[in-house]
Amino acid sequence: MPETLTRSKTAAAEPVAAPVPASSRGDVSNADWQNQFLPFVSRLDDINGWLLDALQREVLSDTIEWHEPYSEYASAGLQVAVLLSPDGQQENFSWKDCRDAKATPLLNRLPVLKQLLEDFGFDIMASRLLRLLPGTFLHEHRDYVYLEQVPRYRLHVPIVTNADAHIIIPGQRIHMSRGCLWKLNPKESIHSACNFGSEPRIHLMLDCYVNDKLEALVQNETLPSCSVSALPLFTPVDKERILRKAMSLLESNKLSEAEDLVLAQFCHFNLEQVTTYDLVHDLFRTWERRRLAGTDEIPEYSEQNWERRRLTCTDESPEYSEQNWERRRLACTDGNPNYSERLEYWRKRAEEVYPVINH
Ligand SMILES: O=C(O)CCC(=O)C(=O)O
Ligand SMILES: [Fe+2]
Repeated sequence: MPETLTRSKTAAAEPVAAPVPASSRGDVSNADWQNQFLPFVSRLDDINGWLLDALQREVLSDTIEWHEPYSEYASAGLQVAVLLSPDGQQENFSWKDCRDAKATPLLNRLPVLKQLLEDFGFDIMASRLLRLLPGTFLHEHRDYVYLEQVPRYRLHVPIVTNADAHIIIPGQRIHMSRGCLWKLNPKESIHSACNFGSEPRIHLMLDCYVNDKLEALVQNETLPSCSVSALPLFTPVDKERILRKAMSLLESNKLSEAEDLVLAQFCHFNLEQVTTYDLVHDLFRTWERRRLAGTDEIPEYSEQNWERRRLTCTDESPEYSEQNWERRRLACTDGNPNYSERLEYWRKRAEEVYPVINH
């Protein structure tokens, strides 16, 4: 396995959205700029305002049972409610090609939503409501990877959103504004979604095979420049700061917080050729090096040496208080957790070339 998995290496199997560095944005014309992103994300149409309000009322007044079936692929708070599934089962979260998706009990009690899905005139493979609780983000990924190789798009209708809810493609964040029908090409571009606002975000999501109706909308797609903003470049200083913070979370046994901190950086920075899986890899490799450096194999850190160094220090200096010595000694011994299984887990996740996320 390579020391680091770069975007270009992992992208070898399939095309990936080329990140546009923030610095070059000013050099391209508006048309060129749009053309770079349109294949991956675009605005297809308007959604009538009163219809959307009625939809929002209907969705918010129903006691929807939300599920979190993809917790391995996101921080806590990615919630799903199925509307159309291959067998109409409410809790069918599997992801497969299907030409005659059936309404779930939830859709059957949401008449405005059901009518909207019919009126769209799309060839819908699956439909769900996706709710992101405040602070939630998805790991960078791709979808549809294991499905039939046929033209299809994922459409989003924001029902409840806020200015800090975004879809991320490498180096760019897109706010899917309310009042529009949006297109995402979730196979061709690595992407993520996040809600860093203070209220839950709810999108209606439709997976559609391309039919004449959808094709016509795609012909006229746009990407309003106000919906897109370039993420700042991830500098070595940022990297150092994030990894240092993640290390200190590991030292406090906060494993998932440490992983989340690193994985969230896809939503905050233009990582260029680096992936968040590389960063997780760096984190655990550094941890492992530290841990091994603390075993008896290295004389400097042997138990005897720690004891000798501890005795030469007094409680007067806070830095060397008993507690600190104990913490530092533990951080350098086998009492410190071995995260090699996490390293292996994330290596596999990265090797899936950004996995199918089944939502
Ligand atoms: O916005 C979301 O909740 C999910 C975004 C995403 O990953 C997708 O649409 O494929
Ligand atoms: Fe996705």
